[in-house]
Amino acid sequence: VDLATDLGGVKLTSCVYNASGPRTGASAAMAKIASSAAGGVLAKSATVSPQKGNDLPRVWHEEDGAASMNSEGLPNSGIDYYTDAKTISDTMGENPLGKPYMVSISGKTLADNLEMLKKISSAIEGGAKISAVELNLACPNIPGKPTIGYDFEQMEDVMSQVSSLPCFSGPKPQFMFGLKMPPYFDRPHFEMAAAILNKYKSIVSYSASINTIGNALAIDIHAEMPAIRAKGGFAGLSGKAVKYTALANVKQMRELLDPSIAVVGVGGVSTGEDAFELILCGAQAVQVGTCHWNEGPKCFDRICGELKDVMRRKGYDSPDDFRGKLKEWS
Ligand code: RRO
Repeated sequence: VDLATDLGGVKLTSCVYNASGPRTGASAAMAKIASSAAGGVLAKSATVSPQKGNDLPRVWHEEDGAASMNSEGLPNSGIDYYTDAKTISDTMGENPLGKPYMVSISGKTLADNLEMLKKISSAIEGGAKISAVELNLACPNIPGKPTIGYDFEQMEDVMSQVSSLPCFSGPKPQFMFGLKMPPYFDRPHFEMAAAILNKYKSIVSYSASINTIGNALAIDIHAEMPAIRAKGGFAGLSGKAVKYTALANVKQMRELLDPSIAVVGVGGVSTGEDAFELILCGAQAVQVGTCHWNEGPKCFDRICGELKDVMRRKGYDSPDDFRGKLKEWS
């Protein structure tokens, strides 16, 4: 049984790897992902300049682990940190398996995203080993900023300007490029989002669903206050509670996206069975966020082991054997 997977030409040593966000802010934390069974390492969403994020408290966890919420507000060390050769070597170490290091960007403006893509491009020209870039269209936690993936006009503008950058104009793009999408809940929204991505299929290698479910609210009943401080307590919901929304989003996006665009499944994965379900719905690879946050990087060893066990029980050798093969009721 082998979990290795190709994602847009990038070789993941396992189809299970980390989601951007939890434990991905600095090389010391990312190095633990690199030395786990995770198939690659994806950094925290970056902005042009380092920033501290929203005031504390900004995370909340249901006591039984059934759900989490965050309003981190994009705390990160800035794009120059995540593209720096030292950060990458401190993160990846000797890297005997040749795992990919991937960067995520979530600019405060379109101009910021374009600037960060140019910086990534120069870093790669300077020898930085960055295999892929994930453009986050779905951060729900920036006060006063809408989620780009819910504003189809803005999303089209972003894709149009990004696709015109020199890093995408050669015969082969400089890096594999994916998008992080918000969850959708209505068929016409899936159709509109997929249509925009399909229009830019020459540069889009994957679409990752889902980011957190925005604008959820947790209450501290003792204090009679929101559990989280920023944005009136409204925050992104994650953890086991969102797996069902993730499964539906992966299934719908897989149906609507051009076959050349892979779907990455993310949302509520905490077991090998969860990963199996997302792959059955069509996911090429599976990211783990909240479980990694709560359990630490050993979750990748456990989840990969559990996924292999499920596959052995069912007689599958590779995720290719069951990917997208969810059966239908007759
Ligand atoms: O940093 C955050 O508040 C954050 C981001 Br950028 C995101 O994409 N999703 C999320 O739940 N939190």
